[in-house]
Order: sequence, then structure tokens, then C-alpha cells
Amino acid sequence: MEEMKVTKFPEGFLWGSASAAYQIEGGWREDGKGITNWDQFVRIPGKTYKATTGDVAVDHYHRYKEDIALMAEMGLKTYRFSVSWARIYPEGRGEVNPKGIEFYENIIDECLKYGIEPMVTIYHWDLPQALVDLYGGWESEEIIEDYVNYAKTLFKAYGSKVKYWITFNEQNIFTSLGWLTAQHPPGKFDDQKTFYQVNHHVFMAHAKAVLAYREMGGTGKIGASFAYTPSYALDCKPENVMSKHDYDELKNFWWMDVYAYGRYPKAAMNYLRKKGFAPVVTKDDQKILKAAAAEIDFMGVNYYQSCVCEYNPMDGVTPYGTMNTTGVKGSAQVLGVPGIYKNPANPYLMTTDWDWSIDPVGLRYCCREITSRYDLPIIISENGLGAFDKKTEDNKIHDEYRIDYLREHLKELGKAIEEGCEVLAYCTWSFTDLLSWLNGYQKRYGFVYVDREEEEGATLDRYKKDSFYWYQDVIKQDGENL
Ligand code: BGP
Repeated sequence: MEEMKVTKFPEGFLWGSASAAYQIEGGWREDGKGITNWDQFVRIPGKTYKATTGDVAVDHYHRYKEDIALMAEMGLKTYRFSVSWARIYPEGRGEVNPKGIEFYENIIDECLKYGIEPMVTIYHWDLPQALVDLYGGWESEEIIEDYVNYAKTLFKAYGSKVKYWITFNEQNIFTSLGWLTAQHPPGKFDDQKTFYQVNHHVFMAHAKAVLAYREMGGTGKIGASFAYTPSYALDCKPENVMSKHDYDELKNFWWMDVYAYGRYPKAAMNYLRKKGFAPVVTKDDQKILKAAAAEIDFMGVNYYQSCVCEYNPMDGVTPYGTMNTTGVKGSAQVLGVPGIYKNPANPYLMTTDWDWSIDPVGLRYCCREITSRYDLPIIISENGLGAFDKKTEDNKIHDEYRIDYLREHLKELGKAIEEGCEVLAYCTWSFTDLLSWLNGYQKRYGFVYVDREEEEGATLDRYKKDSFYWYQDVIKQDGENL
């Protein structure tokens, strides 16, 4: 389609930024918070970059007023943050912790005070450890009821103030890293059978929470956020095109089809049945998934990069190999599933220091695919550049590379809107610098620099980066100056 100029983002477009509780809050044992799976996992030697933890993180727990004041100064229209389940229910279930309820109430009120729309992620990976000890966390279907109970507690407490709800952040990532690559808790390796069953439990928890929200009279918008890595076939060789098809079913539609249609993609399900990995799905489950699919209001998309698909022979590469968590360019390996696909580098794209491809067009591709396949509105719930930032002697951070990255992605998003995609919001990852789960504090994403390194002890003072002023201007002009 012909090259077009973006003239306008829609009226009321939510220019935003995002975070997650574990990555910013700190205060890991304060005010009655329970221990989470991540609190434990980061203490296992070798699991995180330089043994970094979120014990203190960027101390948002004590500095949220300062951070939200900075958001207001920037002109942010929405702030996406997550609630830590263990602050609300220290044991995952049972007694509510009033201090936890109060903390997020304060955050919500502080946002509303400045006219910033709070967007709440109910689950962004930190799970009360008590539920893992009790029944194995997501491995048991018992968790569905506990999650729904927790979600209902949030709907009840904040439902009159919060209009945007995200049930789960990147179900595909936390389950893959948790049960396949052992890089996230519970650190299981190549356990495909459990992986698919765990995912089914998460789908059911999502679906039942969506239905509960409606039953409680919720009139806001609710959906899940998916880590969408769109794929391109290496070339027109039919076996490579087929590998792209398989990749899409197994890595993308497996999740998005369930959210949007309430059913699993057929070819992928057949493949998994043959392998013995297919989840147990009852007739009742199917009904619930379908009912919830009819109720979601948007597809949340976390977009960072695209990938290339090439046929991978039976003796080819596996999904398990070195991931770049150090920022040393070129240290990531090509991975894939034998007999199906592998993901070689894209020679047309540049990469970040962590070997993630930089592909603004991929964001437009995501929006177009979702619009055509699901006909759903879209919330870009994350997009951003992880980079090494340097603070100069006069306390400036010249992150023009981040400005370039965001500008190019926003231009493509604008084109997607022109092409008919209904995009409600765009949240950058992230507002302040924060902890990157596996990559420590040196991989920075924020508009606001936080003075801290991998070791504790720095001031945690905040400094506005050049990108802060740039995004402030984008928001002021509603994207007309991109
Ligand atoms: C997404 C997560 C975020 C954030 C982001 C950046 O997968 O939802 O929590 O971490 O990725 O990733 P990373 O920190 O690995 O660079």
C-alpha cells in the first residue's frame, strides 16, 4: 500500500507508559506483603544478571508521588502498572491486607488527581509463594479460583475508579520461561506437557475473571496483554513459508485465538495431541472460554521485535540455548523447534545491544493482523528500547537512540490507524528506569533515569532524559509532529 503521512491520532488517544510491581516497587517485606515466587527465585545463584533483585528496585513504593508528579509534568494520559497479588493477599488467599489495598488506592488517586487514566495489570508475574507451596501455583487448577477471588477483590476496591483492566501480562512469556527454559520461576526445564496445562489454567483464570467483572457490573474495558512477536518467512521456499505458518499457530495464535475466539488453533492442537502435550480441555471449559472471548474489549500487545522463520530439520537447533542477558552484542544463539521452525537473524534489521531486532513495521504488522483476524480494538501495552544510558556530569541523559526508536514505531502505529486499526492506547516500556527481570538494572528503558546500579546503595534520584521532553512534546501535539 502506498506511503502515507500520519496526520492525526484519534481523539482521546491514551498516550501512556507502563511498569510492573516487582520491577519498580521494592519494599519487598513492607506493610504485610507476602513473599512471592520472584522473591525466592532471584535468590537462587545464577538466575539473574549479577544476582540483581527487586528488593529495593527503584523504590517506587516510597517515591510513587514523585514518580506520578513526573508523569503529570510529562502530560501522560494513562499509566499502566501492576498490582502485586502478595500485597493484597499475603498468602494468596484468605485475609485481605488493608495496607496493600491502601497502597494501590493511593496510586490510583494520585493518577486521577492529575487526570491520568490508571490502567491496571492484575498479574504481572509475581505470585504469592504460599500458593506455590500449597499446590504448585499455576500447575494446579485450584489456582483459578484464587486468582478470580483476587481479581474480584480488585474490581470491588477500585472498580469505580479504574476503567482499564489487563488480566495477565504476557502469559506466553512467563509460562515459556517458567516451564520450558527454566529462566523464570518455577524454573522447570522442557516440561512441555505441564507447560500447556499451565497455560490452560491461566486461560481459564483469565476467562473467569473477565466474566466475573461483567457479573459485577464492570463497564470498563478488560482484556489480556500478549507478547506478540510477528514472523516473516525467510523467503518464498514453500517449506520456509510453512514454518512461518506453524510458528504463528504455535507461538502467536495459540494465545490470541483463545482470548479472541475462545478456542485453540486446530493444526497446532493436532500436532500437540500427537506429541502427547495437548492440555485437558473440558466441554465446560470451552463454553467459558467462548463466553469470555465475547466479552473482551481489546487485545493488549507488548511489541518489541519481529522474527524470521526458516524450516528447521529434525536434527536442527532446539529452543534451548544462550540468551543475551549481558548486553554483549551477538551473544544470543539461533533457536527453534526441530522439524518445524528456527528463527535466524533478519539481515534487513539492526539489533539492540541485547540482540533484539528493531522493526517498527512489525508493530504495524501486529495491528493489521489483529484487526483483520479478530476485529478487536488494540492497546499497545508495551513498546520500548532497552539500552545502556549514560548520565553526563551536568546530569543530562542524551538518549536520541530511544527517541528514534519510539518515533519510528509511532509513525508505523499512525499508519496502522490510518489503515483502519482501532488503537486505544500506546504505552511505552517504561516510565522510569527499572529492574529488567534477567538483565539487571543496566538495561534501561525509562524516560526518567534512576541513579542505581546492580549493587544497592546509590541515591535512587530521578533525572529526566532527553526522551522525556520529546514524548512530552509528542503528547502535547497529539503526535502531529512525529
Ligand atoms: C516484557 C515484560 C516487561 C519487561 C519487558 C522488557 O516481556 O512484560 O516486564 O521486562 O519485557 O524486557 P526485558 O526486561 O527482558 O528487556
